[in-house]
Amino acid sequence: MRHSFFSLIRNALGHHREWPPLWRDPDPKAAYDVIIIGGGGHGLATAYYLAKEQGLGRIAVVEKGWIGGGNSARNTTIVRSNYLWDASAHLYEHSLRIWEGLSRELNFNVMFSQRGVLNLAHSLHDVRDAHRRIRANDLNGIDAEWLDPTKLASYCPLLDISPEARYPILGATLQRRGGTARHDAVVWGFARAADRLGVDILQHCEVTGIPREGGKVTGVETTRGVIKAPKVAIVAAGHAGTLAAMAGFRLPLVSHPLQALVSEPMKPLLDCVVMSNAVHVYVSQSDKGELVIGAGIDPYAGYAQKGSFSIITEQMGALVSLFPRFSRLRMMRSWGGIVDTAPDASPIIGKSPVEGLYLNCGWGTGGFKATPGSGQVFAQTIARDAPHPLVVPFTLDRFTTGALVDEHGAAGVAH
Ligand code: FAD
Ligand code: PYC
Repeated sequence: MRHSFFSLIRNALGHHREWPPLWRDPDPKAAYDVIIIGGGGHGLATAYYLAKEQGLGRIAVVEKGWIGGGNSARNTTIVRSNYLWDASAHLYEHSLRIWEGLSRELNFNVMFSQRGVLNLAHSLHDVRDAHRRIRANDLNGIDAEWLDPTKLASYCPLLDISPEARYPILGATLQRRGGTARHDAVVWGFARAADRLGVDILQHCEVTGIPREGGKVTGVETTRGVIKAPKVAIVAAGHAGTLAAMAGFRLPLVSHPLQALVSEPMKPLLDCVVMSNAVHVYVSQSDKGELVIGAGIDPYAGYAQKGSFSIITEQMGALVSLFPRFSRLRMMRSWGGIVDTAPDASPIIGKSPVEGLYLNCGWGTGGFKATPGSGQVFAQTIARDAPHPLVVPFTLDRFTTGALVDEHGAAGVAH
């Protein structure tokens, strides 16, 4: 048995008898009700809600690396629900409400901090878009307000709001209920809670094939053998297209690198999240004191978990223009993830063309905030073999009907 960090601590504290081991070895002969491909936040949340709310007993999560090794623990942890269109606003707000009680639900501190999210406006066009989004949010019961430059300067004094700034700031939208969470804690919280409900979490178990019989899925082929189940869910951000190809169909997704970096730690100085879609940078300060700084996607398609240096130089140029005081800061480390984006920058959730095979993918640059809500509605979709009402607008059908949910504007990050 492998020992996790938590199991070592538990053993040291003498609690080992009350806690089952977190990870079990796969039994290739076991038949499961549902197999989830992908041990990120979305996959683990789906497993948790399948076990907790849908009453399914035999669930496995298969992960090619280690849980949380994908985008779930590579992101900049921004949580908000201020999307433009009703369909997105409802889905992300559903998720935000779950975030508000998630630490208690999982009995695990996910460090959800509603410190407020600012989206800056730099042009008249941005200002009009921002007001339109505020009105739309208001109609959906989502908190959103406009801060003019004077109010903004008092809310976030580090921002350079002078008219001669390279990127003049004309105001910002503020969602006070938005904020950040600790990404790896979210993964671990869902993993531990799912494990306690009997979910098997199989790490270092890569799916290499998706066998079918008579048009129905029969399980997965993995690097550790075949595992059978009548229902399989693809929840593998960045790799959904590759997995769909194993099942004989294509998805309208393109995978891109998306990167972020952190500065050296500092005393608390930035107590909100600042995003600028126009200049491709977003920043918050972690509880460790580091600035967490993200950028837009690399424009080329790729599977390398690192992005181009040119993106970082643009991102840092934009950061220093918005926050001149950060110009002397040293950066500590950078990393990348692989995000898969659909043509309308919205996710794909629901049934696939193969019976028994379900999809949860295409979250692009913005799926972290959806983790708990996505898991919950997807679990119901799988259990009932019919889309949860909140995901009806996000099924694959929209690419044939043309009913796209175009969130490029409110996605918050340049796509
Ligand atoms: P992942 O966490 O990537 O999990 C998928 C898992 O599938 C991986 O662990 C992978 O190893 C596994 N897998 C893949 N192929 C196979 C296979 N063949 N067999 C078995 N397992 C497989 N979103 C926000 O809302 N706010 C943000 O601030 C934000 N910032 C971001 C910044 C960066 C730099 C990046 C990269 C992303 C950001 N995102 C953000 C997006 C967010 O991280 C993702 O949408 C979200 O984490 C996706 O979660 P997931 O569980 O679907 O994917
Ligand atoms: O969707 O809010 C978001 C986001 C921020 C950074 C990357 N994505």
